[in-house]
Amino acid sequence: MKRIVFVTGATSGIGKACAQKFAANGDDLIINGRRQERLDDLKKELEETYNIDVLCAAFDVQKKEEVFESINDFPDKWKVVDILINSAGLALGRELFDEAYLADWETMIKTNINGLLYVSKAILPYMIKRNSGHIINLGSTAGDDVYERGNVYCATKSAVEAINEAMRIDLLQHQIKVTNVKPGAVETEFSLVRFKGDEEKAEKVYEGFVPLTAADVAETIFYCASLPPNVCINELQITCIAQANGIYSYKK
Ligand code: NDP
Ligand code: 8X3
Repeated sequence: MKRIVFVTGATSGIGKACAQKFAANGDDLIINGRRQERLDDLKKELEETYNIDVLCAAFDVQKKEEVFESINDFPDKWKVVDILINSAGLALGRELFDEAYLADWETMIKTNINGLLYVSKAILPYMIKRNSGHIINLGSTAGDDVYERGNVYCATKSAVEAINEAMRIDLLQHQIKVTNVKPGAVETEFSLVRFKGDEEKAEKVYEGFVPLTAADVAETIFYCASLPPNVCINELQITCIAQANGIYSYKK
């Protein structure tokens, strides 16, 4: 059956791969990110390739008013969101705790925690009205294992873990599924963003092993979203075979 899938952070990486995967299944999509041009290009690609409908929702998840206004202004057809994938997120910097930049910490907290809360809170009334829906949050191995120089990024992903749990508990009566998908290293624009455009540093992260691709993670998310109505995957950690968890990797 055709569903409406709302993906935040769909202009790149895991979010974009999710949009492509669900579109290939014939689902209609709401795609979010701040880069309007990328959203327009993706809408064109998906509508032409898969004969589906796509709504672009360009907003900054950090901005509370923007999030609520944009979502409440969705045309009625689009308010019936079946699946929300909270992929918008980022890491900034890999400094030691005492050397890290406050502005980086604040941006990570505002995006990875506040942003996820705002979008979920804005969509939930429409799911609750129908006693149906599925929220899929992008956690990380970094939420399970704090690593050196990961400090606040790891903390935001631990927060996602707790929020994921809290949502599932409090939304039990509404039969809304809540899932935390926790990938290890995935080669996307993530490291380029983390190292503020330094391509050499970003490429080094994926040297000596074969990381996950965004499509690998999208496949897993699609699986979580395609199980029978009575089944919920509460959390799922996924890594490439060179990585055992958030700390131990085998690189050549
Ligand atoms: P990318 O950098 O490739 O994509 C990040 C996406 O988030 C972009 O579409 C970006 O869009 C969007 N985004 C960032 N800030 C905002 C904002 N303020 N408002 C709206 N959208 C925003 O990274 P990934 O795809 O790898 O990351 C996606 C998620 O997966 C993140 O939550 C990340 O923490 C998590 N993750 C990533 C892993 C990895 O190794 N890559 C591993 C584990 C988890 P735009 O810039 O257009 O706004
Ligand atoms: C992204 C994976 O290992 O860079 O969440 O923290 S890692």
